Amino acid sequence: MNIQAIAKRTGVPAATLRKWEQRYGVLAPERTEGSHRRYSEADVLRVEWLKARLAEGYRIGEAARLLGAGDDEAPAAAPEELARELVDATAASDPARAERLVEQALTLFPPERALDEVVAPALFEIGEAWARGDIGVGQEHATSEVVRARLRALLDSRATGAGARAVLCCVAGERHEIGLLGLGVLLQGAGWGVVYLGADTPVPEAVAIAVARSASLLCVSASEPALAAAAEPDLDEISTENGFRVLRGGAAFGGEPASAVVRSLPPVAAA
Ligand code: B12
Repeated sequence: MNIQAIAKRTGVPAATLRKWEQRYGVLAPERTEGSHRRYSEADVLRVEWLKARLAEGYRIGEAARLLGAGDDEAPAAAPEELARELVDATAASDPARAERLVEQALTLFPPERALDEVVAPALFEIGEAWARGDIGVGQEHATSEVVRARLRALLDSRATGAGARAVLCCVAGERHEIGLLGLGVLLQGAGWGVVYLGADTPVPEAVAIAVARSASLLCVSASEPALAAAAEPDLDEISTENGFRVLRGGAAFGGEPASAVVRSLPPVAAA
C-alpha cells in the first residue's frame, strides 16, 4: 500500500510516518521503480504498536528503541526473522536483546503466532544447538528465562474468565514449563480463568486444586517421556465424576501445538 493508504489505516499522518522512518528508522518500506514508498501489513502492525506506546506516554525515540530500531539494529518484522535473531542473540550471550525480541514478537503478533512462529521454533533450534555443543547451557538458560518470565507476566491470575476455569501444571519432576505457559496465555485469551501451578507438580495435588476451584479443565504437560510415564497411573485414575476434562500435552504426550488444542475447545461459556 502507498503512504496515503497506511496513513488512512493507522490514523498517523503521512508526514509523521516519513519522520519516523528518517529520524528513528522504525519503518523501512520498499520502494517502487518510481521511488514511491510501498508499505506491508507488517508495517501497519509496527505503526499501530508505536501508536499504542505513544498513547501510554512513551516518546517516539524511546518507543523506537523498545522496538529494537537502535543505531546498529535494523528493525525485524517477519516472525521467522525474529526467531532467527532470537537464536543469534542467545549465541551472542545477549539477554537484553533476546528480551527485546521476545517483547517485539508478543506485541507485533497475536500470541498464537508469536508462540508458534517465533518462540517455539527459536527454542527448538536453541535446544538443537545446545545438543550439538554449539551453545552453552548458560546461554540457553538466559533465553529460556526471558521467555518464561515474559509469558508468566502475561498470565493474570485475577482474570477469572467467564466462569470456566482451567488448572495447568507440569507433571512431577518436569521442569519444561514454557509450552504450558503459552497454553495458559492462549486459554486466557479465549476467556478461560487460568490457575497456573507451573513446573514439577504431582498430579494428585493438581487434581485437589481443580476440585477445590471447580475447574472444567485440567491441563497437564510433560516433555520427558519417563516423567510422563510415571504420571500416567495418576492421570488414568482421575474420575470423570470430578467434573473436569483432562488434557495431556507437551513433547512426551504427542507435542500437539497448544494453539491447535485451544482452537478445538468449545467456546468458554459452554465449557
Ligand atoms: C528450555 C529448555 C529447558 C529448560 C526449561 C526452562 C523452563 N522454565 O521451561 C531447562 C533448562 C529447565 C531444561 C532442562 C532439561 N532439559 Co531441556 N530443553 C529446553 C528446550 C531448549 C526448549 C523447550 C521449550 O520450552 N520449547 C518451547 C515450547 C513452546 O515447546 P513445547 O514444550 O514442546 O510445548 C509445545 C507443545 O508441546 C504444546 N504443549 C506443551 N505443554 C502442553 C500441555 C497441554 C495440555 C497442551 C494441550 C499442549 C502443550 O504447546 C507448545 C507449543 O504450542 C528444549 C529444546 C527442544 N528441542 O525442544 C530442550 C529439551 C526439551 N531438553 C532436553 C533435556 C535433555 C533436558 C534435561 C534432561 C537436561 C539435563 N541434562 O539436565 C533437563 C530436564 C529437566 C527436567 N527434569 O524437566 C531435551 C529432551 C530430550 C528428550 N528427553 O526427549 C531437549 C529436546 C533438548 C535436546 N535437543 O536434546 N530444558
